[in-house]
Amino acid sequence: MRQGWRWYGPHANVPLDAVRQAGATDVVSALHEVPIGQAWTVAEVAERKALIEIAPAGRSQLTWSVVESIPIPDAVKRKGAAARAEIEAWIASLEAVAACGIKVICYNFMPVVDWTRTDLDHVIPTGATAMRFDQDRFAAFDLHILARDGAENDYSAADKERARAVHAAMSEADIAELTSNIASALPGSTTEPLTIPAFRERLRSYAGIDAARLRSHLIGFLEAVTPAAEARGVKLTLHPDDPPRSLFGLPRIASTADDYAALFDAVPSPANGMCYCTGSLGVRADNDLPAIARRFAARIHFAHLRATKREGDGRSFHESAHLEGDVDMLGVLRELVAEDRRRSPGETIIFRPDHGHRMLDDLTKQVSPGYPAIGRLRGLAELRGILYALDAL
Ligand code: CS2
Ligand code: MN
Repeated sequence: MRQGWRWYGPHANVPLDAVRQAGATDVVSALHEVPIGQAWTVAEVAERKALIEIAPAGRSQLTWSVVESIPIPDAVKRKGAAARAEIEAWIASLEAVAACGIKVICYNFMPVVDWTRTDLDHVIPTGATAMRFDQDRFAAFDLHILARDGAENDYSAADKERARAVHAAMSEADIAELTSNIASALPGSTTEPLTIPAFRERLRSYAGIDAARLRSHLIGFLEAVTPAAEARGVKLTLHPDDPPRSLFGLPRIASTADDYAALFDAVPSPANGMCYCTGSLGVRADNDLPAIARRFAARIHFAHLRATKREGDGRSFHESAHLEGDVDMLGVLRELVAEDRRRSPGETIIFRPDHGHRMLDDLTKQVSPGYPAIGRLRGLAELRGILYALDAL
């Protein structure tokens, strides 16, 4: 397996030397500055690739091996294959990436909101901070701040009472912060930041789109794009829903093994692959992570490794240290390493430490939520230790 690191581009607060010092060899990046839906050009991708790969004198060489992500515009999620122009633009981006020799592309298919947290700096017992999803704060937002039509039908009387109390205790500043955490799109998000009125409008535009319909739209998209990917030797890897369940009454269709099986059955192309994100899938107690890795091993080309810890109510969770929490990381890595050994070197699985705690000097620095240098460095170091031991066995 090759060790990767997500890098947010030339203006990122974590520079390429940090990737080298973390011991990673592979860069995971995207043209984050290009608006969602606009086709990437070969010139733009080539320029970014040169920035990553042409090392300054005396520095080790890095390889941009994964694009995470080419965002899928909202119209594709709402209309499927009927969103022809948007799909054509997506294929043009794929072709630009492939023309520059990058063979793994990550994407996701979450409607309206990408990965979602209620708290970006939840203090944990070490004094570091972690990202957290607090179900009661989420419900307070849904019921009282967004005030979504029909939200009251999605919560029990006890849930609603707790959400009411949480909301009643919030100041204006607390409300603004929670709104920004949920609606403003976290780093790397492939959905647009939304104001509350735009959020309501977007939700209305999904009326009538249930899980079966959303799945058929993803299948339509995959049928349209996999021939181009296959022709260029590109693997498309679908990132799981985070959290892996419905939010705001919207369907989510990449949350379980059955979800992925339905997509692989419908579109068997070898280009139809999986980004195996342990922290996202691990939020569900009914997802058996090593079993999922074993079942879809041949489809996994990219892995996000981190752990989450479910809290007492079974719905809230926080991001734990990479080898703690509910994820059986050793079990997962056993499966991924076994698969990697079956492959030729050019097909090796690339992984990155996904997220990290905010700790040490990062506590006083400006950081991208989830992506501080030091917490990810700790995560990668721990994961590398497991790989080192597995290699020796
Ligand atoms: C998140 C997202 O879990 C994650 O990795 O940080 O940025 C995610 O990578 C993208 O939504 C994948 O398309
Ligand atoms: Mn992930």
